[in-house]
Amino acid sequence: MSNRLSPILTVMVNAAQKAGRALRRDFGEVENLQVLKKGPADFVTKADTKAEKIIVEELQKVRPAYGFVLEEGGVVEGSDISNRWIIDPLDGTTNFLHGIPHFAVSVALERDKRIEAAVVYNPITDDLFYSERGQGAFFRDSRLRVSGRSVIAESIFATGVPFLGIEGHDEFIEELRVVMAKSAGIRRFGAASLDLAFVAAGRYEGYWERNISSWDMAAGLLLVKEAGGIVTDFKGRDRMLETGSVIATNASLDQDFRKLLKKAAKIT
Ligand code: LIP
Repeated sequence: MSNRLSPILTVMVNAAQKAGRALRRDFGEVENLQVLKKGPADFVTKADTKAEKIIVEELQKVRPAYGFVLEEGGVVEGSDISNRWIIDPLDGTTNFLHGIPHFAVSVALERDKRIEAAVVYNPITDDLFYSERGQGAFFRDSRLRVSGRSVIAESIFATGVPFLGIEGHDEFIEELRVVMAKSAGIRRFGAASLDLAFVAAGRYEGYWERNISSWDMAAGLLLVKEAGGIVTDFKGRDRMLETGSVIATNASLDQDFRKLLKKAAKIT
């Protein structure tokens, strides 16, 4: 673990890694359960809930008054109304369920409606991304910077594809159409927290997705901002957590990428 970690980040990283160890064990089991007709759905729900319980217990030990926004457990009010944790114990559940090793634990601390600290941890690769507001974003021990590319034609973008039960299919198809025509490529890996972490790390130049939850993105949003990126909702506002929509990229591409997505909106 990095010696740059503040006390609060140390607690968050420990909680994420402890939950990550449990998920890693359960993921091994999921791979065995794939052969069942029904698949490992119930088992995965239990793994998810168990990971969430581990994180909540670890955080409560050190900050008993803070509230929670949990993917599984919903909103839990704390006696401290300024601080709350926003947690996705298993971001990329569908990947996990299908034995695809791309998922993460995402833990964010929100203070007075602003994300203050963030951890995104992939327990399979042991990739640890973290940040504290004003202190930069890090991957293991290295400082993160968003990509320096400034031309859409040389850039790759990640996204999330809506599926059964999620709205916006037509809208998405149009976005895909305009972005694939102008960019160097599109990726869909299935975990928003890691998509944002990858933008922060300059692995791809941008990411966009609609209809995701606050726990999918809270930690990743801070990573992008602290790595020098720009992240807003589809209307250019700092209201991603409320609207569930995100556009993340670097300062050089931001206007062009936004224009491109707007072009799609006009087609639909
Ligand atoms: C997932 C997101 C992903 C999105 C999936 C899903 P979950 O979160 O991280 O970006 O495309 O539909 O919402 O459900 O695995 O925590």
